[in-house]
Amino acid sequence: MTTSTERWIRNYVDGEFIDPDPQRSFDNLDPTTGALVGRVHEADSPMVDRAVAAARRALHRGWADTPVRERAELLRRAANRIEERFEEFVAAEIADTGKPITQARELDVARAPANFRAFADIAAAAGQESFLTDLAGGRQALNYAVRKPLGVVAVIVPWNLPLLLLTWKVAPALACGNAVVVKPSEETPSTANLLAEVLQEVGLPQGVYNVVHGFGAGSAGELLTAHPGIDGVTFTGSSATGTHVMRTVAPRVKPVSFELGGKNAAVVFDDVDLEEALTGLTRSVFTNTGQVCLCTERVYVQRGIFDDIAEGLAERAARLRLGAPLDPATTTGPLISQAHRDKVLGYFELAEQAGAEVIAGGGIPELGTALNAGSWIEPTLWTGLTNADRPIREEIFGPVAALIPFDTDDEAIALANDTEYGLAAAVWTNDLRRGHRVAQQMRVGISWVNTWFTRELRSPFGGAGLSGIGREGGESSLHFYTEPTNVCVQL
Ligand code: TXE
Repeated sequence: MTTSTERWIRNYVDGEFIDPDPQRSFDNLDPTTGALVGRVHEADSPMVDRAVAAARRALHRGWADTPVRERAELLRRAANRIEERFEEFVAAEIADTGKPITQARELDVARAPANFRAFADIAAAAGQESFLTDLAGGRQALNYAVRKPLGVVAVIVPWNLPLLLLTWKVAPALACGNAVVVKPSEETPSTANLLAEVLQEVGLPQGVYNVVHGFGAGSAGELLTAHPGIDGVTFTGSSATGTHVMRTVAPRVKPVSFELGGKNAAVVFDDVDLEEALTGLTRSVFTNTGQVCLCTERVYVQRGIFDDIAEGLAERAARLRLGAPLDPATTTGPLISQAHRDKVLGYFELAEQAGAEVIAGGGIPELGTALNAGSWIEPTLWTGLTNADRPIREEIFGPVAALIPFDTDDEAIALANDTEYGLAAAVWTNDLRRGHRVAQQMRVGISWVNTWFTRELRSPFGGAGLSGIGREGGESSLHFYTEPTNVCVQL
């Protein structure tokens, strides 16, 4: 039952929030306590039709032909306005995810204006390829490419870094003159709506940014990706869902950009600065309760320092502070949902069956009455597993990693690359030659040396293997969100 005081999260179509239909709605829960945050209006097929049609009209009304300078200016105004409403975004992200306030401020919400500014700059500075082609008889032809917006882009994003990942796609899409229909995760619908308000406030023409809420299969996600009116799909989420989306769009041969799962390795050499490596590993395993596609779930440690790293990391895992998100001392929030915790706990069981030794965590913490109904889980570390075991092969997406020893560089590279995924790797060493050599041999989209999650928004980002198709970031984003026409002029 709904009451009039309940907070509604509505669909945003053609520049307005649409009145909800209580018959077609679902609960948005706070994962720290299980309490109701609000009710979300689930978009049905006519609502998705309206959103796609509104996006198409906005393109025809002139958005696609707006000078890039003006679009970039609008993106910068959006960045400023997000900063003015910063704490509202922080509160909304926390209500949906339970993430600690320090992280919500410093990582999630901080990246939103950064994304808008970066793509305003990148789009405004972009040039075009041109070639002079020699022809028979001493004549020449001039070839140049005109990049046009892709059109109506479906943007489907997950719940782990909702605003960060949404703006990472929406900013370049708008910079290139596209109109978007966004489908946020059913777990985290709020910040996409706040962004709608911001974009309206800074004067984005109606219909250029639309939000439809709902689930994936059989709901708004699938309705959107199956819609004949969309011109491309950009998706971040699980590899399994990526394959569904790919099948759905295949009959109409639409371009897709996929940022999917990871099973990321860290390789720690025995020449490393132990403190530095332990601090880096603690971040890379446990940030956002392990719910970042870039998080480390496999830690390969050179045998001579294996015990030091295992003990040091276990000590740091035990020191992480799980608790209420508004407490600035909290380092670690809950998992996104009970269903996701069940999945992670399933891997805890599998690890035990495979003979893992649990050197940190391993269960559900006792946090006191208010929080016990939330989807909390202990930061957990295993030793004793091998690359043959399922917890080492499959993405778990929780605050958990396995430590595995190695002897030589070649062995470390082989172990790290022994996966169907290929998103990220981190190499920890004080030998820079070794760092470059090993980092380059990782079969991944991004390979860090002595750091993790350090992002340059102008460089290409994406994954190999099960981790994705294509790259976004910098010029790669401009390429995905535009369709070039090569013009060839005989001179
Ligand atoms: O992801 P989904 P879920 C991994 C992680 C996690 C698992 C499941 O391992 O445990 O995925 O999480 C929409 N057509 N990652 O179920 O299903 C969905 O509504 C169109 C990794 O949340 O991939 C949501 O908006 N859309 C990851 C989005 O897709 C569909 C981040 C992502 O949901 C759809 C999150 C369909 N058929 C989870 N089915 C990463 N690597 O960043 C679902 N969706």
